[in-house]
Amino acid sequence: YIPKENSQAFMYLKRILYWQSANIGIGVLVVDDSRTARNHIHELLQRRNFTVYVAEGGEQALEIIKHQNDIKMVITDLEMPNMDGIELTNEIRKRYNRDQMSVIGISGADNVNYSARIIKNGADDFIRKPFCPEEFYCRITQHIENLHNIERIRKAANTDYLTDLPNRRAFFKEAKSALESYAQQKTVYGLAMLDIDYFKKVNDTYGHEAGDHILKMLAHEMRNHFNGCSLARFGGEEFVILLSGADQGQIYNQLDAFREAIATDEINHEAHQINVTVSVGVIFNSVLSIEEQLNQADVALYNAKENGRNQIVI
Ligand code: GH3
Ligand code: MG
Ligand code: MG
Ligand code: MG
Ligand code: MG
Repeated sequence: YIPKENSQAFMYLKRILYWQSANIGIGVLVVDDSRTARNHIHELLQRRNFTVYVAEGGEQALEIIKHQNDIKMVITDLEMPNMDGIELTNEIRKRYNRDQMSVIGISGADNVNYSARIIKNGADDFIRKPFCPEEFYCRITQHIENLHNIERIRKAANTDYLTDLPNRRAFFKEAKSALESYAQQKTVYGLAMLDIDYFKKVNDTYGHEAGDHILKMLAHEMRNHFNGCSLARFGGEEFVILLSGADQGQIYNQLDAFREAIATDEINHEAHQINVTVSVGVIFNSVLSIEEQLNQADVALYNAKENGRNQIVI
């Protein structure tokens, strides 16, 4: 049957078509002690372009999940020798939250309690056999969409909308683990706070849109110049850079080369060539907390401003 245009069923078809290509690269693990059952689900999933893995039992399933990090969904039988589907679900939930991995129970066993039991044990859904392929696809799509939406929301919550750089929230998470590994490996690093000079005047002279354009271009340049470092837009026209290097001199030079490039380059916006400069405060390896290190970098930045701007202060 062909659904009416713009009806819910029509939209559903469109979603299915979309997911047919979006499923490429998404791994699904099928766990069942019956080869016939495994093959059936394998076949259904393959038709929708998933990467399919199979396991004969719980222990094997956990091994496969550990090594294949494209797996986003586990479809498991309930009754299996050794580790059954309920136990497997429990083990998966010890390692992965529901926003990382979807678990779906599947069973033809004549036990009305199974659906509630596996869901209480951390599964997202239960499919009773026999099922028609259409029901199977509806449910799978729903759960894959959920994971995808959570990922989108998570990315949005950690990204600055204007520049697409990590935001303040993301920076604290990233910097904490970077600083831990720098401390362990005794790596030399610098934490730099960068602020555009007289940015208010740029907005007043050329307009807010020109200001936005400059922020985007600066972020773009930062990404190129500090490739592999932790970057963030921290506030309005303020950015943070966490970079490691051979020694303090090398880190300083890298920052200064960036400052120099920004001071030299002109940014074109509409008919204007706009020139901006940046001031930078930097702190090298410190035992202080990340918040305190940022405060110190901010003090150095303040001194760079007081000293005439377009410069780096340690
Ligand atoms: P200083 O050299 O001392 O840093 O002077 P400044 O003018 O850059 O500093 P001030 O803190 O006085 O002004 C910052 C300006 O940055 C004010 C605000 O309008 C602008 N700004 C902050 N966020 C944005 C943004 O997202 N877009 C645009 N266009 N401007 C922004
Ligand atoms: Mg079984
Ligand atoms: Mg400023
Ligand atoms: Mg500022
Ligand atoms: Mg400039």
